[in-house]
Amino acid sequence: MPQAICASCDIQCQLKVEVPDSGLVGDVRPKPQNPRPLHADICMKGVQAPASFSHERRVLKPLRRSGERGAGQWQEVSWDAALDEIAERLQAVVDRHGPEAFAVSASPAVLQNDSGMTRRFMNLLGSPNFISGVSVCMGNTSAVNRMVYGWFPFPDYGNTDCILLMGHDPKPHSWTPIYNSIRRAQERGAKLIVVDPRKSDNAKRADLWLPIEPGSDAALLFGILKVILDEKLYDADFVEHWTTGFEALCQRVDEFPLERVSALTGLEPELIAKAARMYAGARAAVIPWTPITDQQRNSTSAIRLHCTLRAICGNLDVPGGESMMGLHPRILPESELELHGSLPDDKRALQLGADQHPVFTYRGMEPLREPTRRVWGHEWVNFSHGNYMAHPTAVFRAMDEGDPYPVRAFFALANNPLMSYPNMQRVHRALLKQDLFVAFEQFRTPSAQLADFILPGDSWLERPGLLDGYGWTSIYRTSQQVVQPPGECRGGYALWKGLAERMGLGEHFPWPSLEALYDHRLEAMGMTFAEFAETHRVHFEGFEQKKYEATGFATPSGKVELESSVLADLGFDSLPYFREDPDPGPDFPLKLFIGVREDEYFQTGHRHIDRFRKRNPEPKFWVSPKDASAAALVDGEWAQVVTRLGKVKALVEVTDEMPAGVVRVPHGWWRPEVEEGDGTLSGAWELSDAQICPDDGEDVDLEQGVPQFKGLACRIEPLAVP
Ligand SMILES: Nc1nc2c(c(=O)[nH]1)N[C@H]1C(S)=C(S)[C@@H](COP(=O)(O)OP(=O)(O)OC[C@H]3O[C@@H](n4cnc5c(=O)[nH]c(N)nc54)[C@H](O)[C@@H]3O)O[C@H]1N2
Ligand SMILES: Nc1nc2c(c(=O)[nH]1)N[C@H]1C(S)=C(S)[C@@H](COP(=O)(O)OP(=O)(O)OC[C@H]3O[C@@H](n4cnc5c(=O)[nH]c(N)nc54)[C@H](O)[C@@H]3O)O[C@H]1N2
Ligand code: SF4
Ligand SMILES: [Mo]
Repeated sequence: MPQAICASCDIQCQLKVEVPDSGLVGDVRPKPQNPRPLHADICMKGVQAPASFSHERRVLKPLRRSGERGAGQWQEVSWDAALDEIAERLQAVVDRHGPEAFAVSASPAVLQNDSGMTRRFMNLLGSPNFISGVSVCMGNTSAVNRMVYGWFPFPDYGNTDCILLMGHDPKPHSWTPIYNSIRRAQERGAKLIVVDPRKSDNAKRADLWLPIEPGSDAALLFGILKVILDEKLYDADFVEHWTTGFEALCQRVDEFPLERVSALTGLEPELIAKAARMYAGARAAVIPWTPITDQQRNSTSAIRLHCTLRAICGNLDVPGGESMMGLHPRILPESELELHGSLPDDKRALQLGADQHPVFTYRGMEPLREPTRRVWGHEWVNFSHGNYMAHPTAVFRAMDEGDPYPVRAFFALANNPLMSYPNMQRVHRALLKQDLFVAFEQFRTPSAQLADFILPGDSWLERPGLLDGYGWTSIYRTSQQVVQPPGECRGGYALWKGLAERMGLGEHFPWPSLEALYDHRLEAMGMTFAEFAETHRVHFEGFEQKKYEATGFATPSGKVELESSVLADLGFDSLPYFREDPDPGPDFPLKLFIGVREDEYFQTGHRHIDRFRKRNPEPKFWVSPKDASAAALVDGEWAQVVTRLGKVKALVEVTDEMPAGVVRVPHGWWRPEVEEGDGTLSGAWELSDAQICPDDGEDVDLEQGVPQFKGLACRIEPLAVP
């Protein structure tokens, strides 16, 4: 029975797939099947994947726009005709404005199977302007982790004694394997600390719950550090030998007595102290990566403080702590295939946004090149495809205003950019102004509805996969192709190879197929991909803990930089800090957070699946009874949330689980079944959270320009007519 890795979300469950005689995919199941494990690593989206991929709305042939942009009129064309015209139009943009006028936004769904070919094509063409939704997810965390200790460590759930979840709330149908890992750890007796404004699923099961004010995580982390430093609960030996800037850090932390932290976070001092003692007192503890602190005005500081805690409490590279795995020694890594070294320096210097928010750009990562080569053997390690990125706002501004230079050709690969960045209004203007906009998609998303071409993408059941956990671990997993792609659906490699051949870059894409490319990557293993996949569902080697004792850390100083030389050289505060929110004024008395993942949907996807829509038909704001009554809201009726940028609509759900003063806004809603095109964009203009979040100025993080999805000021008001 074939085994495949599910890409219906981004956590990569390994599933067994049953193929009935008809040749169609019949069923997907957890592995192993029998006996059924107590905690099965599969969720309803994995189970429904075959239904999703055989849905009548799936795009099966290349579509070329035949009317005005966004008019919803399409003509079916062959791949050859589409690629001929795309190559010609892209070349015209490059000839007129330079290769930097070409930008690509891509998400992990497609990148995880293209072996670095997207960046390879861009680097060879000469464009540094790659962006991704991971800029508000793992991309930004990984870049900050590298600045502190040169790698992005992975939690050892199997052996840990304490888990500190900073808002992160894995559920049975949200990142199932992580949910299961946390449950297994608790069953072994590990302690669980949850920081979350509402009593989330994990908060209900926690040893300690800290009901924090949205957006104030960095302040809480200062409070936790204050207790740990005052009570000397840290690993003094590690601090002495392996860190820089400890004294300066202590002084900064002293600016955060618990009374101040309490005022900033709404948490009782004693609760903060308890959490600090529980974390630091554990034999080994983990702070799993969390997107919650990726989406705040103080993100960079919050992430640096996680790193600081891990390091000074002695949790790096110990059993039950967080492991720095490095790269697999015998499998060619994706970042090597991306050919970042081929992008000329003058083009790298043109990367948009690097002047203002440099952390994950080439400029920010430059000081780590040499140390990364020294410790990990490769200069250009790219975690989660989110390092060496341009800044999204700067790219959309260049597309919209031509400032500082024009961007006129844009590809969205497995990504719904209108809805997956802040400031949908800006992204919308930007997309409308392109000479060439290509969407590589499975469905006609609101973004794809504005494209010149929609190219039909294959799915994870229809292609082979060689996956390294987003470059995060040295563990490789294999995915076997289960069925042929329907219609004319193809993978990302075919797209780039086809364009490269038409644009004089064909020699750099010599492999006839994705599988042949995998064969190339596996040469040092002495196996073809087919043999490797038959032999190894999972493979890793070369991982040794505390490698740093021999090599130092992959930072400029070779140590854990509690005080960052990289950030100091970039002109930022070398220490973490906390910026309080500006006064929003009387119009915006509440704070919102965007999120709480819904079981049925992955991000903006899956809204076409009838079963899921029956189970969860409409987007919902969650509000406390107190706020509902103050705003005259009625449970089950429509309302709108308004911020200084825009407004979004959803049904009201009044719930005791929400603290007073806070509104939950759901992410990613649109209605594939309603009218397409540049009018309502299938409901996206009513329902998409992307239109309420500002993407610049006071509302974003300084070092990375991360938008404030948590803690943004807003008001909520009833809507008379839905
Ligand atoms: N406003 C706002 N923006 C956000 C967030 C938010 O909460 N609010 N969350 C952020 C986070 S945490 C993340 S991870 C990112 C996610 O950003 P994205 O990964 O861009 O998110 P999705 O909405 O899942 O869009 C994926 C698209 O790819 C298509 N697709 C799926 N699989 C394949 C495939 O195999 N091939 C092809 N060709 N297409 C495929 C789907 O149809 C879907 O339209 O968004 C971030 N952006
Ligand atoms: N079913 C399903 N599963 C998914 C996804 C999906 O779209 N659907 N998306 C996947 C992706 S890409 C990601 S990144 C993850 C995200 O998954 P999670 O990290 O679990 O994120 P959310 O579910 O959005 O929110 C988690 C918790 O954060 C709390 N919270 C809100 N604001 C704050 C704050 O300011 N501070 C703190 N400490 N807590 C806060 C919320 O109350 C909520 O309980 O989910 C993954 N899993
Ligand atoms: S959690 Fe669900 S959607 Fe995500 S990889 Fe696993 S089965 Fe697929
Ligand atoms: Mo994410």
